[in-house]
Amino acid sequence: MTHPPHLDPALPSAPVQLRYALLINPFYPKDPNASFGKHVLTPTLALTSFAATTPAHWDIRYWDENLLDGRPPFAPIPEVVGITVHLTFAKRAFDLAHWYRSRGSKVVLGGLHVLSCPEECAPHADALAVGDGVQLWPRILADVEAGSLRPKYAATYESDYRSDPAPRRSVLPRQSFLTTTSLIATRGCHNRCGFCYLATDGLRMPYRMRDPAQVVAEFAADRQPYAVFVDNNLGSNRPYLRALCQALQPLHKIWSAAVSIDVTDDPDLIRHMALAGCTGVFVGFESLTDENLADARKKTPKAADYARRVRILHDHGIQVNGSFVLGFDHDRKDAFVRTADWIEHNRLECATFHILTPYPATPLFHQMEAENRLLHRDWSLYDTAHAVFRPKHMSPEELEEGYAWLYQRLFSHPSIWRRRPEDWRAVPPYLAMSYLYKRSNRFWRFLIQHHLVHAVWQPLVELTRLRHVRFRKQLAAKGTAAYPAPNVVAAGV
Ligand code: B12
Ligand code: SF4
Repeated sequence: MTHPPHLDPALPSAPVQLRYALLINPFYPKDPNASFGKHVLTPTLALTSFAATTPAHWDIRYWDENLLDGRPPFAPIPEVVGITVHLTFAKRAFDLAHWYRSRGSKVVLGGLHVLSCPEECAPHADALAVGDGVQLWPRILADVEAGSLRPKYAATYESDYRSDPAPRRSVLPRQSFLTTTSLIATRGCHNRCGFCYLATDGLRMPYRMRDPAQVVAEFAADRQPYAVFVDNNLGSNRPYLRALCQALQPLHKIWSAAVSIDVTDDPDLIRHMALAGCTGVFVGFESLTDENLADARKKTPKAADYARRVRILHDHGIQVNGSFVLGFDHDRKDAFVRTADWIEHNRLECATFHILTPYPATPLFHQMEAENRLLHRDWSLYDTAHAVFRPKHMSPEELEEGYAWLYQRLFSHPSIWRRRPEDWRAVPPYLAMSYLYKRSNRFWRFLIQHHLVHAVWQPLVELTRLRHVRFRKQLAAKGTAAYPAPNVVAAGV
């Protein structure tokens, strides 16, 4: 889980197959502190979203190096290789690009890192796709066919989102993911936190929404009981979320999504989410210190009100995976223990930790650069598991130690036990899920390598869905939230 397969330059070259495009999600090392399971929960839509626009006379193949299937395919050599690039795996993406280019492929690079650092990516590609691949990919392939590929293509995120085709999920290896149904209903967020990639210089991403009917049709077509919404913030537009929930309800399926905690301003909306099958939310609390939230320019309720809001979600059977960022300027060494205590006290079923990371071309990056606090620009360590800047009230080493300690504490037996649901009936499935998700990294590696992820999780997920359908009936009938919370699959990414 830490080293990619070797790209042997001496391997004999195969002939180039015209009108064959290979799409690659490059390898990235997994943080051993966190769960390996999260990497096979649901696939990124970076590649499948625009794969759907590939003309019918092109063959298309999908390759995710994180599924541990060895070296990516090289016989025959694809005419075009499309690679998605994030800063943490940029080096691997460039190595792959070099390997395929030396064998005769045209390499197209796209994704977040191409958007924020195009100059760095350009020397490694025949063409850069800056921005929305759904608009660019058909143009790029047409130019390849015409022999007139240009070095750079650019598109904004301002087109009518409803005209995008459904992602091409048929190219995904279904056995390798807990669910292949990554859904995306919206793009953007009503916030623009200074550390978020949405605040990247020059990126305009107004909040765009697909028709609820389109989303429902995709969910139904993929024939999975559980979907993960990969939206930045599914709760940014509350009337839209309500309409989406109404459309999802008749499916009798379950799903999880990322929302900001202000969505609990409207408890009736939370009820609609539960009735529609929401079993878990991924919430970016970021910090329990208001000054940090203000510095990050996050429009959010006061931290003192977070606990009440978590209860609203729990009361509706919705598990909470809290995301916390450590290393803000008002964090002192007590931040780690305070955060762990708060999570346990409020019985968050799951928590995800991130060391504050200044992504290039964001306001946070400019600030750190101006204050001369960046330690280096080795992007592979900009993975939110390493301190890449000088924190104000502790050393980078102390920040990294505190981060690792938080995972150890929250994944420990006593902590899992302390956070068990209050209703005893929900405890056994909670424990089963917690141990599988948080304490089984060796097991995960085995499942991934043997393509067993889906097979092992499917019965648990289906069981959760059945329990949730019963729970919803009670919730609808009684109109109150005093019900045992059904156990759920991991609450989002
Ligand atoms: C699903 C997901 C995951 C999954 C799968 C990741 C994977 N790489 O396989 C899991 C859970 C494993 C994961 C893990 C992590 N993730 Co993640 N993840 C996401 C999430 C929620 C959705 C991605 C997605 O499907 N987006 C929708 C697609 C359609 O958008 P897109 O990727 O921008 O692609 C479009 C364009 O960029 C372009 N495009 C992209 N690639 C290409 C290639 C070509 C050839 C072309 C033509 C076009 C093109 O076309 C697409 C359509 O418009 C995003 C948040 C988000 N909503 O985007 C975070 C996000 C990508 N993750 C992030 C992070 C930080 C991580 C972690 C490091 C967190 C951690 N500490 O564990 C890890 C490590 C993974 C890693 N190194 O990539 C950050 C990245 C920030 C940054 N600047 O790099 C994001 C943006 C979240 C955030 N708000 O901070 N993640
Ligand atoms: S609320 Fe979340 S998705 Fe929205 S800008 Fe802030 S960090 Fe990004």
